[in-house]
Amino acid sequence: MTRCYIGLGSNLEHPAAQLKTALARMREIPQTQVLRCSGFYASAPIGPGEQPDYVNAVASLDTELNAETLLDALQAIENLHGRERVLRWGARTLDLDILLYGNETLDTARLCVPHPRMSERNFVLEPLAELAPDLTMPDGTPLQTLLAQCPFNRLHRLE
Ligand code: A4P
Ligand code: MG
Repeated sequence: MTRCYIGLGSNLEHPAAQLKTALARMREIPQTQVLRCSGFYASAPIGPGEQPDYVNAVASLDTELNAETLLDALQAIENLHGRERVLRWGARTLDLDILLYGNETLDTARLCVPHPRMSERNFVLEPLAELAPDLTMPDGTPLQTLLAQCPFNRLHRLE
C-alpha cells in the first residue's frame, strides 16, 4: 500500500462541481482507497493569458497500483471531464496531478514525482498541509518549511 497525495484543479465549467465528480470517480479506482479531501480553495491562475480563477484541493489515497497505472486511472478521469490539452498551463476542466507517491522520487518520460512545481504553489501546499501538516518531502524537507518559503498567491478557502 502506498500513501499518495493528488492535486485537483479546475477553472472551467463549474470548477467545484468538477472536483466533486472527480472525487467520486477516484473512489472507483481499483485497488485504491480515497482517504480524505481538503477543503476547496479559490486561487488566482498561474499561466498564460486571461483565465478564470481556479478551484484547487488535495486528496489523500492509499493504493496498490504502481505510479504509472495510477496516472493512467487519473488521466482517464480527466478525459471523462472533457479535458483538452491545448496549451500548457492553459484553462482546464480538470487537472489531476500526482503530488507525492509514498516517499518515492520518480523521473520518467511520463512522471515526475514529487510534482516539480508543488513547492512554489500555495494552492497545493496549503490544502496538503490541511491533510498532513507534519509531512516531509522525499528529500527530507518539511512541508512547513516549503509553506514558509512559498511565494504569496491569492488564495481563499471556499468550504
Ligand atoms: N506528468 C509528469 N509528472 C506528473 C505528475 N506528477 N502528475 C506528465 C501528473 N502528470 C504528470 O500534464 C502533462 C503531462 O505531465 C502528463 O501527460 C503526464 O505524463 P497535463 O495535465 O496534460 O498538462 P498541464 O497540467 O498543462 O501541464 P503541467 O506542466 O503538469 O501543468 P501544471 O504544473 O500541473 O500546472 N493555477 C492555479 N491557480 N491552479 C492550478 O491548479 N494549474 C496549472 C497546471 C497552471 N496554473 C494553475 C493551476
Ligand atoms: Mg497536470
